[in-house]
Amino acid sequence: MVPTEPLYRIADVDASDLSAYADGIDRLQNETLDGFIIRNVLNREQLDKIIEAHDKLGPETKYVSDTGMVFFPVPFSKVDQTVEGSAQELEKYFLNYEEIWKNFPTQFGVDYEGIVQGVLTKIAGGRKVETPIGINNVGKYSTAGLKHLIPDEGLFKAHCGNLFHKEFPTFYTHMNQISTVENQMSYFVMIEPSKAGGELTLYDVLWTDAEIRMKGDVVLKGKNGELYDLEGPKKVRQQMLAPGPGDMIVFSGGRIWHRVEMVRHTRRLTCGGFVSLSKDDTKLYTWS
Ligand SMILES: O=C(O)CCC(=O)C(=O)O
Ligand SMILES: [Fe+2]
Repeated sequence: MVPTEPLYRIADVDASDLSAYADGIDRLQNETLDGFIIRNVLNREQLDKIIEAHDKLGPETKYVSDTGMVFFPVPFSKVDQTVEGSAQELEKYFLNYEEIWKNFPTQFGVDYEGIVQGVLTKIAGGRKVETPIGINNVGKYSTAGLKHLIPDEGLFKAHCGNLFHKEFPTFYTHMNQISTVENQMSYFVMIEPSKAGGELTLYDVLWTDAEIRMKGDVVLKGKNGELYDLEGPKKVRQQMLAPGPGDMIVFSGGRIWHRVEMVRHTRRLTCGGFVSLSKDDTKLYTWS
C-alpha cells in the first residue's frame, strides 16, 4: 500500500519540548504549518480535579445547545444573540467572565489559564500571552470555555472561525478593533475523550475555497457555485486528530473547515477557545 501524505502539517510534540517551535504562531499565520498537537499539557491529577469541579457546577451556570453541547460559562456566541446591544447587559457578562477566571484556580484546583498561556508563550515568538479586556474596557473575555458533548447527541457541525465573524457581530466588531481576527486560530485541551467518536476532522476545504455552509451542514458552497460534499461518496479529503487526555490542540481553525464528530457511548469534555494576535502584533490573545 502506498502511504498517503497527511493533508495538513501538524507538529506532534511534547509540552516540554517546544524549543524548536518558538515561532509556531507565526508559522500558523504565514501558513507554513497548520497546527500543533502538544502532548501532556495537563497531567492526570490536574485533569481529575477539573472533571470533579466541572461535575459540581450548577445547571444555571451553563448553556445547553441544540447539538448536544453543554457550555461553561455561557459562551459569547449565545450572549451575542441575546444582549440586543444593551451595554449594561454586555458588561455584566464581561465582569462575570473575569470573576470566573479569577476563581478558577481555587474552584477547579488547577491554574488552567496560567498553564495554557505558559505553553502558548513558548510558541508565541517572544510575545506576551493575555486574555483581552472586555468591551468598553469592562471585565475580561473568558479565556476558554468548557465544552461537554453528550453521548450520541453531541457534535460540532462543520465550521471555520472566519464563518463566525458576521454571525456574532457584537463581539467580533470589538475583537476586530483590538486583534487580527481574520484567520484566527483555535485551541483546546482534551480533558476527557469519549470512548468512540469525537475526533476533530479537518477538511481539504479552506475559507478561501468556500464561505457558505448549506442547509443540513454537510455541504459547503464555493465562490463559483461548486459544492464540497463532506459526507457524499466522493467525499472531500480529510484528516482526523484524536488528542489524548491532557493533550492540547492549536490549529488554524479560522481558515480550515473542520468539525467534531458525533460523540458515542461516553461524553467528551474539552476546554478551549480562540487565539489571535493583538492589532499591534506585540501580544497573543486567548479568548472564547
Ligand atoms: O473540541 C473542541 O473543544 C473545539 C473544536 C473546534 O471546533 C475548535 O477548536 O475550533
Ligand atoms: Fe472550531
